[in-house]
Amino acid sequence: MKSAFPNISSIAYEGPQSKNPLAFKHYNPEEIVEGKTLREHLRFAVVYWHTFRGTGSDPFGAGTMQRPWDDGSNSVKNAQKRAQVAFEFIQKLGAPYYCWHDRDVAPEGKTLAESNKNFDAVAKVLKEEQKRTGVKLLWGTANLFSNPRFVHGASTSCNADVFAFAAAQVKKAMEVTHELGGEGYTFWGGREGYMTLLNTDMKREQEHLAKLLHLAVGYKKQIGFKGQFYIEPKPKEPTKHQYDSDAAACLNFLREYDLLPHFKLNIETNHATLAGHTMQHELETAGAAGALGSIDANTGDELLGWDTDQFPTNIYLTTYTMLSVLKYGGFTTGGVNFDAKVRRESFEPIDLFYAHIGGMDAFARGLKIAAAIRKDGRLAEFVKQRYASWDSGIGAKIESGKASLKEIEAYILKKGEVTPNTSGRQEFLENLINEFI
Ligand code: XUL
Ligand code: CO
Repeated sequence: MKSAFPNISSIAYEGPQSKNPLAFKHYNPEEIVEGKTLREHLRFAVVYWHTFRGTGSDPFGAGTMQRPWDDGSNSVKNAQKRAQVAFEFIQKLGAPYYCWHDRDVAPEGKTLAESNKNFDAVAKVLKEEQKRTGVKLLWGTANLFSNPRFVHGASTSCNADVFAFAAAQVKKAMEVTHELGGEGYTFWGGREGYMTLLNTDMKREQEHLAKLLHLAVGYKKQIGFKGQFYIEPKPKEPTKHQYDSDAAACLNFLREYDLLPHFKLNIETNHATLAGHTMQHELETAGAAGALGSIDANTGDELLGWDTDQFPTNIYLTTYTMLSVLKYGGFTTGGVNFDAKVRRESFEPIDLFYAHIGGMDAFARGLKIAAAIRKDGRLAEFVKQRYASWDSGIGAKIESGKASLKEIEAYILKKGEVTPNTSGRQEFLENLINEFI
Protein backbone atom coordinates (compact mmCIF):
# COMPACT_ATOMS: atom_id res chain seq x y z
CA MET A 1 0.00 0.00 0.00
CA LYS A 2 1.15 3.57 -0.72
CA SER A 3 2.21 5.37 2.44
CA ALA A 4 -0.32 7.88 3.78
CA PHE A 5 2.43 9.77 5.63
CA PRO A 6 5.39 9.51 3.23
CA ASN A 7 7.31 12.41 4.75
CA ILE A 8 7.09 11.18 8.32
CA SER A 9 9.25 8.40 9.69
CA SER A 10 8.95 6.68 13.06
CA ILE A 11 8.81 9.22 15.89
CA ALA A 12 12.01 8.91 17.91
CA TYR A 13 12.97 10.05 21.39
CA GLU A 14 15.50 12.88 21.02
CA GLY A 15 15.51 14.27 24.57
CA PRO A 16 14.52 17.62 26.12
CA GLN A 17 17.06 19.64 24.08
CA SER A 18 15.58 18.61 20.73
CA LYS A 19 13.83 21.25 18.64
CA ASN A 20 12.34 18.67 16.28
CA PRO A 21 8.53 18.92 16.46
CA LEU A 22 8.28 15.34 15.20
CA ALA A 23 10.32 13.85 18.06
CA PHE A 24 9.61 12.98 21.67
CA LYS A 25 11.34 15.23 24.20
CA HIS A 26 10.24 13.28 27.29
CA TYR A 27 8.67 9.99 26.21
CA ASN A 28 11.54 7.54 26.03
CA PRO A 29 9.67 4.23 25.95
CA GLU A 30 12.69 2.31 27.27
CA GLU A 31 13.37 4.58 30.27
CA ILE A 32 12.77 2.90 33.62
CA VAL A 33 10.69 4.59 36.33
CA GLU A 34 9.75 2.75 39.53
CA GLY A 35 10.93 -0.54 38.06
CA LYS A 36 8.96 -0.43 34.79
CA THR A 37 9.58 1.13 31.37
CA LEU A 38 7.59 4.18 30.34
CA ARG A 39 5.97 2.04 27.65
CA GLU A 40 4.74 -0.41 30.32
CA HIS A 41 3.56 2.34 32.67
CA LEU A 42 1.67 4.49 30.20
CA ARG A 43 0.24 1.95 27.75
CA PHE A 44 -0.75 4.66 25.25
CA ALA A 45 -3.71 4.05 22.99
CA VAL A 46 -4.93 5.92 19.89
CA VAL A 47 -8.69 6.21 19.40
CA TYR A 48 -10.13 5.28 16.05
CA TRP A 49 -13.18 7.56 16.28
CA HIS A 50 -11.60 11.01 16.60
CA THR A 51 -8.32 10.27 14.86
CA PHE A 52 -9.59 8.37 11.81
CA ARG A 53 -13.28 9.28 11.64
CA GLY A 54 -13.32 12.83 13.00
CA THR A 55 -14.31 15.24 10.25
CA GLY A 56 -13.99 18.50 12.14
CA SER A 57 -17.67 19.32 11.68
CA ASP A 58 -19.38 21.33 14.40
CA PRO A 59 -22.97 22.58 14.88
CA PHE A 60 -22.12 25.61 12.73
CA GLY A 61 -20.21 24.10 9.86
CA ALA A 62 -19.14 21.12 7.82
CA GLY A 63 -15.99 19.04 8.19
CA THR A 64 -12.58 20.56 7.53
CA MET A 65 -10.18 17.63 7.90
CA GLN A 66 -7.87 16.80 4.99
CA ARG A 67 -7.61 13.02 4.88
CA PRO A 68 -6.35 12.28 1.34
CA TRP A 69 -6.38 8.50 1.85
CA ASP A 70 -10.13 8.49 2.54
CA ASP A 71 -12.43 8.47 -0.53
CA GLY A 72 -15.29 9.75 1.63
CA SER A 73 -17.50 6.77 0.74
CA ASN A 74 -19.18 4.41 3.17
CA SER A 75 -17.77 1.34 1.45
CA VAL A 76 -16.13 -1.61 3.17
CA LYS A 77 -13.18 -1.17 0.83
CA ASN A 78 -12.61 2.39 2.02
CA ALA A 79 -12.91 1.20 5.64
CA GLN A 80 -10.30 -1.50 5.04
CA LYS A 81 -7.93 0.97 3.44
CA ARG A 82 -8.49 3.40 6.32
CA ALA A 83 -7.58 0.60 8.74
CA GLN A 84 -4.23 0.19 7.02
CA VAL A 85 -3.60 3.93 7.25
CA ALA A 86 -4.55 3.86 10.93
CA PHE A 87 -1.94 1.22 11.62
CA GLU A 88 0.72 3.11 9.66
CA PHE A 89 -0.01 6.09 11.90
CA ILE A 90 -0.09 4.16 15.18
CA GLN A 91 3.08 2.29 14.34
CA LYS A 92 4.99 5.44 13.34
CA LEU A 93 3.83 7.11 16.54
CA GLY A 94 4.95 4.11 18.59
CA ALA A 95 1.72 3.74 20.57
CA PRO A 96 1.29 0.13 21.67
CA TYR A 97 -2.55 0.16 21.67
CA TYR A 98 -5.68 1.44 19.94
CA CYS A 99 -9.43 1.49 20.72
CA TRP A 100 -12.58 1.51 18.57
CA HIS A 101 -16.36 1.58 18.42
CA ASP A 102 -17.87 -1.02 16.07
CA ARG A 103 -19.24 1.68 13.78
CA ASP A 104 -15.94 3.61 13.58
CA VAL A 105 -14.11 0.76 11.94
CA ALA A 106 -16.83 -0.57 9.62
CA PRO A 107 -19.86 0.97 7.92
CA GLU A 108 -23.32 0.27 9.29
CA GLY A 109 -25.42 -1.75 6.82
CA LYS A 110 -29.13 -1.69 6.10
CA THR A 111 -29.69 -4.55 8.53
CA LEU A 112 -27.84 -5.78 11.61
CA ALA A 113 -26.79 -8.87 9.62
CA GLU A 114 -25.23 -6.65 6.94
CA SER A 115 -23.52 -4.49 9.59
CA ASN A 116 -22.06 -7.61 11.19
CA LYS A 117 -20.79 -8.80 7.81
CA ASN A 118 -19.12 -5.42 7.17
CA PHE A 119 -17.63 -5.50 10.66
CA ASP A 120 -16.15 -8.97 10.08
CA ALA A 121 -14.65 -7.88 6.76
CA VAL A 122 -12.85 -4.94 8.39
CA ALA A 123 -11.95 -6.90 11.53
CA LYS A 124 -10.06 -9.30 9.26
CA VAL A 125 -7.84 -6.41 8.14
CA LEU A 126 -7.51 -5.13 11.72
CA LYS A 127 -6.30 -8.56 12.76
CA GLU A 128 -3.74 -8.69 9.95
CA GLU A 129 -2.54 -5.19 10.77
CA GLN A 130 -2.27 -5.99 14.49
CA LYS A 131 -0.14 -8.99 13.58
CA ARG A 132 1.99 -7.00 11.14
CA THR A 133 2.69 -4.11 13.52
CA GLY A 134 2.38 -5.63 17.00
CA VAL A 135 -0.15 -2.89 17.93
CA LYS A 136 -2.80 -4.31 20.27
CA LEU A 137 -6.42 -3.55 21.07
CA LEU A 138 -6.79 -1.88 24.50
CA TRP A 139 -10.58 -2.04 24.35
CA GLY A 140 -13.51 -2.21 22.01
CA THR A 141 -16.99 -0.76 22.42
CA ALA A 142 -20.31 -0.50 20.60
CA ASN A 143 -21.69 2.78 19.31
CA LEU A 144 -25.18 2.81 20.82
CA PHE A 145 -25.87 6.51 20.31
CA SER A 146 -25.34 7.74 16.71
CA ASN A 147 -28.11 5.91 14.86
CA PRO A 148 -31.57 7.56 15.16
CA ARG A 149 -32.97 4.29 16.57
CA PHE A 150 -31.17 5.21 19.82
CA VAL A 151 -32.97 8.54 20.14
CA HIS A 152 -34.45 7.55 23.52
CA GLY A 153 -31.37 5.64 24.65
CA ALA A 154 -30.15 2.10 24.00
CA SER A 155 -30.63 -0.29 26.94
CA THR A 156 -32.62 2.48 28.68
CA SER A 157 -34.92 3.12 25.72
CA CYS A 158 -38.67 3.05 26.31
CA ASN A 159 -38.79 0.62 23.36
CA ALA A 160 -37.84 -3.01 24.15
CA ASP A 161 -36.87 -3.62 20.50
CA VAL A 162 -34.20 -0.94 20.82
CA PHE A 163 -32.87 -2.73 23.89
CA ALA A 164 -32.74 -5.93 21.83
CA PHE A 165 -30.89 -4.20 18.99
CA ALA A 166 -28.37 -2.68 21.42
CA ALA A 167 -27.84 -6.02 23.17
CA ALA A 168 -27.21 -7.75 19.85
CA GLN A 169 -24.75 -5.03 18.89
CA VAL A 170 -22.90 -5.42 22.22
CA LYS A 171 -22.77 -9.19 21.70
CA LYS A 172 -21.12 -8.76 18.31
CA ALA A 173 -18.71 -6.03 19.49
CA MET A 174 -17.64 -8.29 22.38
CA GLU A 175 -17.05 -11.17 19.98
CA VAL A 176 -14.87 -9.04 17.69
CA THR A 177 -12.99 -7.59 20.68
CA HIS A 178 -12.32 -11.15 21.84
CA GLU A 179 -11.27 -12.25 18.34
CA LEU A 180 -8.77 -9.37 18.17
CA GLY A 181 -7.30 -10.20 21.58
CA GLY A 182 -8.71 -7.02 23.17
CA GLU A 183 -7.61 -6.42 26.76
CA GLY A 184 -10.87 -4.75 27.73
CA TYR A 185 -14.37 -3.73 26.72
CA THR A 186 -15.94 -0.38 27.60
CA PHE A 187 -19.52 0.69 28.22
CA TRP A 188 -20.02 4.41 27.82
CA GLY A 189 -23.69 5.26 28.29
CA GLY A 190 -24.07 7.29 25.08
CA ARG A 191 -27.74 8.21 25.50
CA GLU A 192 -28.43 6.22 28.66
CA GLY A 193 -30.10 9.04 30.57
CA TYR A 194 -32.98 11.44 30.10
CA MET A 195 -33.88 14.80 28.62
CA THR A 196 -36.92 15.28 30.89
CA LEU A 197 -38.20 13.34 33.89
CA LEU A 198 -41.77 14.09 32.75
CA ASN A 199 -41.58 11.15 30.32
CA THR A 200 -39.09 8.96 32.18
CA ASP A 201 -39.42 5.94 34.47
CA MET A 202 -35.95 6.31 35.93
CA LYS A 203 -36.03 3.18 38.08
CA ARG A 204 -37.13 0.98 35.20
CA GLU A 205 -34.53 2.47 32.85
CA GLN A 206 -31.71 1.88 35.33
CA GLU A 207 -32.88 -1.70 35.86
CA HIS A 208 -32.70 -2.20 32.10
CA LEU A 209 -29.17 -0.81 31.97
CA ALA A 210 -28.17 -3.26 34.72
CA LYS A 211 -29.92 -6.04 32.79
CA LEU A 212 -27.78 -5.38 29.70
CA LEU A 213 -24.61 -5.38 31.78
CA HIS A 214 -25.57 -8.68 33.46
CA LEU A 215 -26.27 -10.21 30.05
CA ALA A 216 -22.82 -9.05 28.90
CA VAL A 217 -21.16 -10.50 32.02
CA GLY A 218 -22.84 -13.84 31.31
CA TYR A 219 -21.86 -13.82 27.65
CA LYS A 220 -18.30 -12.89 28.51
CA LYS A 221 -18.00 -16.09 30.53
CA GLN A 222 -19.68 -18.10 27.79
CA ILE A 223 -17.20 -17.06 25.08
CA GLY A 224 -14.19 -17.12 27.41
CA PHE A 225 -13.37 -13.42 27.02
CA LYS A 226 -10.94 -12.55 29.80
CA GLY A 227 -10.66 -8.81 29.16
CA GLN A 228 -11.68 -6.20 31.74
CA PHE A 229 -15.11 -4.56 31.56
CA TYR A 230 -15.17 -0.78 32.12
CA ILE A 231 -17.88 1.78 32.72
CA GLU A 232 -16.99 5.30 31.57
CA PRO A 233 -18.68 8.00 33.68
CA LYS A 234 -20.03 11.18 32.08
CA PRO A 235 -22.68 13.48 33.55
CA LYS A 236 -24.30 14.99 30.45
CA GLU A 237 -23.93 15.36 26.68
CA PRO A 238 -25.73 14.16 24.68
CA THR A 239 -28.50 13.80 27.29
CA LYS A 240 -29.26 16.36 29.97
CA HIS A 241 -28.50 13.76 32.61
CA GLN A 242 -26.58 10.53 32.06
CA TYR A 243 -27.11 7.74 34.60
CA ASP A 244 -23.35 7.05 34.77
CA SER A 245 -22.87 10.65 35.86
CA ASP A 246 -19.60 10.38 37.80
CA ALA A 247 -17.36 7.79 39.45
CA ALA A 248 -19.36 7.78 42.70
CA ALA A 249 -22.69 7.35 40.89
CA CYS A 250 -21.24 4.51 38.79
CA LEU A 251 -19.87 2.73 41.85
CA ASN A 252 -23.21 3.03 43.61
CA PHE A 253 -25.05 1.72 40.55
CA LEU A 254 -22.65 -1.21 40.17
CA ARG A 255 -23.00 -2.10 43.87
CA GLU A 256 -26.78 -1.81 43.84
CA TYR A 257 -27.07 -4.23 40.94
CA ASP A 258 -24.34 -6.70 42.07
CA LEU A 259 -22.08 -5.77 39.17
CA LEU A 260 -19.10 -4.29 41.02
CA PRO A 261 -16.92 -7.45 40.89
CA HIS A 262 -17.18 -7.44 37.10
CA PHE A 263 -16.38 -3.80 36.31
CA LYS A 264 -13.76 -1.14 36.74
CA LEU A 265 -14.01 2.50 35.72
CA ASN A 266 -12.55 4.23 32.70
CA ILE A 267 -12.08 7.82 33.89
CA GLU A 268 -12.07 10.64 31.31
CA THR A 269 -10.72 14.07 32.20
CA ASN A 270 -13.26 16.19 30.32
CA HIS A 271 -16.11 14.09 31.76
CA ALA A 272 -14.76 14.73 35.26
CA THR A 273 -14.79 18.48 34.69
CA LEU A 274 -18.31 18.37 33.20
CA ALA A 275 -19.34 16.63 36.44
CA GLY A 276 -17.88 19.52 38.45
CA HIS A 277 -14.92 17.45 39.62
CA THR A 278 -11.21 17.34 38.94
CA MET A 279 -9.64 14.34 37.22
CA GLN A 280 -7.79 13.68 40.47
CA HIS A 281 -11.08 13.54 42.40
CA GLU A 282 -12.52 10.97 40.01
CA LEU A 283 -9.34 8.88 40.05
CA GLU A 284 -9.23 8.90 43.85
CA THR A 285 -12.92 7.94 44.05
CA ALA A 286 -12.38 5.01 41.69
CA GLY A 287 -9.03 4.03 43.21
CA ALA A 288 -10.32 3.99 46.79
CA ALA A 289 -12.99 1.49 45.69
CA GLY A 290 -10.41 -0.72 43.95
CA ALA A 291 -12.04 0.15 40.63
CA LEU A 292 -9.50 2.36 38.85
CA GLY A 293 -9.17 0.61 35.50
CA SER A 294 -8.17 2.91 32.67
CA ILE A 295 -8.21 6.55 31.61
CA ASP A 296 -9.46 8.46 28.60
CA ALA A 297 -6.83 11.18 28.42
CA ASN A 298 -7.95 14.58 27.19
CA THR A 299 -8.85 17.96 28.62
CA GLY A 300 -11.63 20.50 28.38
CA ASP A 301 -11.33 24.24 27.99
CA GLU A 302 -11.74 26.20 31.21
CA LEU A 303 -13.89 28.79 29.47
CA LEU A 304 -16.13 26.41 27.53
CA GLY A 305 -18.70 24.24 29.28
CA TRP A 306 -18.77 21.29 26.91
CA ASP A 307 -16.85 18.17 26.01
CA THR A 308 -14.14 19.70 23.81
CA ASP A 309 -11.91 16.59 23.99
CA GLN A 310 -8.64 18.47 23.57
CA PHE A 311 -5.25 16.83 23.75
CA PRO A 312 -3.78 17.03 27.26
CA THR A 313 -0.71 19.27 27.54
CA ASN A 314 -1.05 20.57 31.09
CA ILE A 315 1.76 19.19 33.26
CA TYR A 316 -0.15 19.69 36.53
CA LEU A 317 -3.00 17.60 35.11
CA THR A 318 -0.71 14.77 34.00
CA THR A 319 1.27 14.91 37.26
CA TYR A 320 -1.82 14.63 39.46
CA THR A 321 -3.22 11.93 37.19
CA MET A 322 -0.05 9.85 37.39
CA LEU A 323 0.26 10.41 41.16
CA SER A 324 -3.13 8.73 41.58
CA VAL A 325 -2.40 6.01 39.01
CA LEU A 326 0.90 5.11 40.72
CA LYS A 327 -0.72 5.26 44.15
CA TYR A 328 -3.23 2.58 43.13
CA GLY A 329 -0.59 0.30 41.65
CA GLY A 330 -0.44 1.46 38.02
CA PHE A 331 -2.36 0.19 35.01
CA THR A 332 -2.85 -3.53 34.60
CA THR A 333 -5.42 -4.00 31.84
CA GLY A 334 -5.97 -0.28 31.23
CA GLY A 335 -3.86 2.50 29.81
CA VAL A 336 -3.69 6.13 28.72
CA ASN A 337 -6.19 6.27 25.87
CA PHE A 338 -6.19 9.56 23.93
CA ASP A 339 -9.93 10.17 23.60
CA ALA A 340 -9.01 13.52 22.10
CA LYS A 341 -9.40 15.29 18.80
CA VAL A 342 -7.38 17.87 16.93
CA ARG A 343 -9.10 21.24 16.63
CA ARG A 344 -11.25 21.91 13.60
CA GLU A 345 -8.63 24.44 12.51
CA SER A 346 -5.84 21.82 12.72
CA PHE A 347 -6.91 20.03 9.59
CA GLU A 348 -3.67 18.66 8.10
CA PRO A 349 -2.67 15.02 8.66
CA ILE A 350 0.58 16.13 10.32
CA ASP A 351 -1.47 17.75 13.12
CA LEU A 352 -2.46 14.24 14.23
CA PHE A 353 1.22 13.57 14.92
CA TYR A 354 1.82 16.86 16.74
CA ALA A 355 -1.23 16.28 18.91
CA HIS A 356 -0.31 12.76 19.98
CA ILE A 357 3.39 13.54 20.46
CA GLY A 358 2.44 16.43 22.76
CA GLY A 359 0.03 14.27 24.76
CA MET A 360 2.55 11.46 25.14
CA ASP A 361 5.31 13.84 26.19
CA ALA A 362 2.99 15.53 28.70
CA PHE A 363 2.16 12.15 30.25
CA ALA A 364 5.80 11.06 30.27
CA ARG A 365 6.66 14.24 32.17
CA GLY A 366 3.72 13.76 34.52
CA LEU A 367 4.84 10.22 35.25
CA LYS A 368 8.45 11.22 35.93
CA ILE A 369 7.41 14.14 38.12
CA ALA A 370 4.95 11.95 40.05
CA ALA A 371 7.66 9.33 40.58
CA ALA A 372 10.08 12.03 41.81
CA ILE A 373 7.47 13.35 44.28
CA ARG A 374 6.95 9.81 45.56
CA LYS A 375 10.70 9.17 45.86
CA ASP A 376 11.17 12.44 47.74
CA GLY A 377 8.53 11.23 50.19
CA ARG A 378 7.70 14.57 51.84
CA LEU A 379 4.16 14.73 50.45
CA ALA A 380 3.28 11.19 51.58
CA GLU A 381 4.94 11.78 54.96
CA PHE A 382 2.92 14.97 55.45
CA VAL A 383 -0.34 13.13 54.80
CA LYS A 384 0.73 10.27 57.09
CA GLN A 385 1.57 12.67 59.92
CA ARG A 386 -1.70 14.53 59.41
CA TYR A 387 -3.55 11.39 60.47
CA ALA A 388 -1.07 10.32 63.18
CA SER A 389 -3.73 10.61 65.93
CA TRP A 390 -5.42 7.57 64.37
CA ASP A 391 -2.33 5.36 64.69
CA SER A 392 -2.48 4.87 68.46
CA GLY A 393 -4.62 5.63 71.51
CA ILE A 394 -8.29 6.45 71.01
CA GLY A 395 -7.91 6.81 67.21
CA ALA A 396 -6.59 3.27 66.76
CA LYS A 397 -9.30 1.97 69.11
CA ILE A 398 -12.06 3.64 67.05
CA GLU A 399 -10.58 2.48 63.74
CA SER A 400 -10.36 -1.12 64.89
CA GLY A 401 -13.97 -1.02 66.10
CA LYS A 402 -12.99 -1.70 69.73
CA ALA A 403 -14.32 1.54 71.22
CA SER A 404 -18.01 1.86 72.15
CA LEU A 405 -19.85 5.17 71.97
CA LYS A 406 -19.92 5.17 75.78
CA GLU A 407 -16.15 4.72 76.03
CA ILE A 408 -15.56 7.44 73.47
CA GLU A 409 -17.78 9.78 75.47
CA ALA A 410 -15.91 8.97 78.68
CA TYR A 411 -12.60 9.60 76.93
CA ILE A 412 -13.53 13.04 75.64
CA LEU A 413 -15.30 14.11 78.85
CA LYS A 414 -12.05 13.46 80.67
CA LYS A 415 -9.94 15.13 78.01
CA GLY A 416 -11.98 18.34 77.76
CA GLU A 417 -11.95 20.80 74.82
CA VAL A 418 -10.14 19.93 71.59
CA THR A 419 -8.26 22.76 69.92
CA PRO A 420 -7.17 22.55 66.25
CA ASN A 421 -3.46 21.91 66.42
CA THR A 422 -2.46 21.00 62.88
CA SER A 423 -2.49 23.34 59.90
CA GLY A 424 -3.66 22.00 56.53
CA ARG A 425 -0.62 23.70 54.95
CA GLN A 426 -2.17 23.88 51.48
CA GLU A 427 0.16 26.66 50.30
CA PHE A 428 3.21 24.83 51.67
CA LEU A 429 2.15 21.70 49.75
CA GLU A 430 1.42 23.59 46.54
CA ASN A 431 4.92 25.07 46.76
CA LEU A 432 6.30 21.60 47.34
CA ILE A 433 4.65 20.33 44.12
CA ASN A 434 6.11 23.30 42.25
CA GLU A 435 9.60 22.26 43.33
CA PHE A 436 9.18 19.31 40.97
CA ILE A 437 7.51 21.00 38.00
C1 XUL B 1 -17.84 10.31 24.70
C2 XUL B 1 -16.74 9.37 24.95
C3 XUL B 1 -16.77 8.11 24.14
C4 XUL B 1 -16.30 6.91 24.87
C5 XUL B 1 -16.46 5.62 24.11
O1 XUL B 1 -17.75 11.48 25.40
O2 XUL B 1 -15.86 9.63 25.74
O3 XUL B 1 -16.02 8.33 23.00
O4 XUL B 1 -14.97 7.02 25.26
O5 XUL B 1 -17.76 5.40 23.70
CO1 CO C 1 -14.15 8.58 26.33
